[in-house]
Amino acid sequence: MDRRLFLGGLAAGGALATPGAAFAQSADGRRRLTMPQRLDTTATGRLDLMAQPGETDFLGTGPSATAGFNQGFLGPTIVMRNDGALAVRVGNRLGETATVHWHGLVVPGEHDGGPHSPIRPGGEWAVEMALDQPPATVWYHSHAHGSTARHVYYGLAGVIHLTDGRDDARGLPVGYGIDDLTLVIQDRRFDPAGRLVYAPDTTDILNGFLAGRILVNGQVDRVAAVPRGLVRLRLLNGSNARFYGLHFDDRRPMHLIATDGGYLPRPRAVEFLRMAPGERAEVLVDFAAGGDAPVLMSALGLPMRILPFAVDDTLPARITRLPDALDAAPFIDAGAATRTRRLALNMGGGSTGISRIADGLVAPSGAHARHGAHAGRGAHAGHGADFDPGPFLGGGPDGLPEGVRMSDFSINGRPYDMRRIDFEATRGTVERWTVTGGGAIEHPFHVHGVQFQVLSVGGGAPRPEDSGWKDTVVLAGATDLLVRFDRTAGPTHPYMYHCHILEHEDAGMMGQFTVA
Ligand SMILES: [Cu+2]
Repeated sequence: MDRRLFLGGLAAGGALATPGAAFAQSADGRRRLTMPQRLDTTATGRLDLMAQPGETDFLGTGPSATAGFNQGFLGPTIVMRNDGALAVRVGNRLGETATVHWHGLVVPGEHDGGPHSPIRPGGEWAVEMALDQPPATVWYHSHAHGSTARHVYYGLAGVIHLTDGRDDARGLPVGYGIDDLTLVIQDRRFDPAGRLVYAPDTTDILNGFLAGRILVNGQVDRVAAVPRGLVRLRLLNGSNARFYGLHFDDRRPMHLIATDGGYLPRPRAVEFLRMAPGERAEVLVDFAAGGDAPVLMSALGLPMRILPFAVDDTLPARITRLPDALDAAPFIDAGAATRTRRLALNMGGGSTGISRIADGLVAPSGAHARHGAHAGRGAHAGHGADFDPGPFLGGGPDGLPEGVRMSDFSINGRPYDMRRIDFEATRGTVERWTVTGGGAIEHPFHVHGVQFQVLSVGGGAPRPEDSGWKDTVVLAGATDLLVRFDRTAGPTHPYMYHCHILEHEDAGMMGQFTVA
């Protein structure tokens, strides 16, 4: 057992978790996928989280050191009112500093939970948040300086349902775990003993850390039981670096109803749903028609099975027709922008290996080639039973693997510096940003403290996935955004903007801004 990851943690009472072990099997003996525990704050107005170490037996071969919130791996699905006050307390029983960033919440910088809000071991972070934004599926994860990738990988992440309590009137499924499924999709590497492996080498930093084993809600090889009707899937790509091209094996449509920041004006049928790390999407899928056992697949890079479904007629099918319209938050007028800004995500040429990696990536299929580069690779070569966590991203050049230079990962030529404010924005104003990616990789660009709309990508109209309110967007060509600043962030707690390939973020592809 590796005790260095979250020092002092296992000795301090980490619980052995076997996700879903207590739940029923489906008729053919496959184990059913379970939902994360639901933590409803809508009545209490209080949220108590504890970052804690755990041990998780993912593969049935033995425990792995993990971390989670209120549990051994990942965290509960938190239900929050979209317009209420919430008193938050987060403790830390880990052996190292963590944070809780609310990815997608539009809250002031002091409540945002970025690297400027560290929670030391044994410490506590308490904030009173005032929420006021449209209903949405957002998420939370540790954003500790230089450690975000490793923290998320080992489990410091969870989903938030931001709700106004009116989904029933909208004709949307609301039965948690019945016809309203929360699906956290992640890829992981395991050693032969079933322990999580996170030991990024130079290639893993350049491509992002990709793995061949898919977890859904921290579980492997499960089947999702669904009623014979319309089912809502709240999808989170919680992976460090892998993009997914989600589709059903029988090509049944997915009716997209919400993007990162909330509802679309009306459902949009798609057969293929691209999801980059950090993005969420809500879709309605009809399980009343077609076969009873469709499989959710991914088609970016190597084809991968994500999750099989099985219709279970003992489950109530409450919703059987698509809603005609959803009350989407109206877009802002592009003419409202009072200034423009250009941001370029850079992957420089100084790191040894960059040209080698780039050579392998520039393929006829373009930037997607990267996603197949390591697909199917399970346990990392060189990490056997005695695996060493190796050089993790410690927040500085010394923490990076040999051959990678922090100066190679930057935005507008400047690697992240916690002490430098990169720009200042004005509250209540709208800006038009043109954001470009670097190298042969499509970077998912995330901004804290705002929801934005996508005007164009590579000169064309945005894909359906980018057609609603967003906080994370894939830079598939120069991307024009309309960003409105509704909350404030001062120089002591600025907002971050960064690549959501977490290895890129930790390596320096991040900046910070204030809103006053
Ligand atoms: Cu990136």
